[in-house]
Amino acid sequence: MTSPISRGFRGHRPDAGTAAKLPPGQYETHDFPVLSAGPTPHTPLARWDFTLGGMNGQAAKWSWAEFEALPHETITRDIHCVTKWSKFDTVWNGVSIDTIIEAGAAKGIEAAPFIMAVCDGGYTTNLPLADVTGGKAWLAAGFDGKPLPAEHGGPVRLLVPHLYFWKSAKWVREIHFHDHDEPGFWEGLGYHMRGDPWKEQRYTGDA
Ligand SMILES: Nc1nc2c(c(=O)[nH]1)N[C@H]1C(S)=C(S)[C@@H](COP(=O)(O)O)O[C@H]1N2
Ligand SMILES: [Mo]
Repeated sequence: MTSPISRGFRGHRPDAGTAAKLPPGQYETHDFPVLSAGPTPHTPLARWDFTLGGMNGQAAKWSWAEFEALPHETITRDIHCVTKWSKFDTVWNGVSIDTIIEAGAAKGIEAAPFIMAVCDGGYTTNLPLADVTGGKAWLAAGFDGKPLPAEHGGPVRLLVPHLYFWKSAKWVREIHFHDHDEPGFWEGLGYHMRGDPWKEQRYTGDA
């Protein structure tokens, strides 16, 4: 017999399988909410490029065509927003940060222990190098088999699914290496410097 209680009516109470995938304080959504601190930029691909910046002012750049020529991979991951929604099994396509760092090294850009991602529109977010290397982060240009929609960060966003989603900077245009950790946009406004959802690192002062 079909349960008279619809999925929607159960609200936020997860079943056991879902609960295991949910970090503390999160609930599952099937929507894909849009969260942007400002207007959506629309940089034409002909003017789009990506910059990897070294510590001594050196920079390597990729045009859209050069970026597209880099090896891409398909990634399926759960994502977790600090506003408490989680979305399971999202499917992305993009270039791993390992690949871009390797390509940058070939152009003379040496890695350093921290990075800052800088976006069209001025949004920034900081990350330890260890959180974006070893197959943990990507420059994502595809979502669900299609080009990434502008409202979700297209043409290219950072994807760091193991940290709260504010680290996944939309419309990313630059990554700069730093020898020390500096707060980005939300981190400067009281959000955690690292943002591990499994440790519930939401705000400054969380363990
Ligand atoms: N450039 C930029 N990137 C951003 C943001 C933003 O405001 N600007 N918001 C962040 C936050 S708080 C979240 S939760 C996710 C939301 O991504 P979505 O709109 O694709 O769901 O993007 C992150 N990346
Ligand atoms: Mo967010």
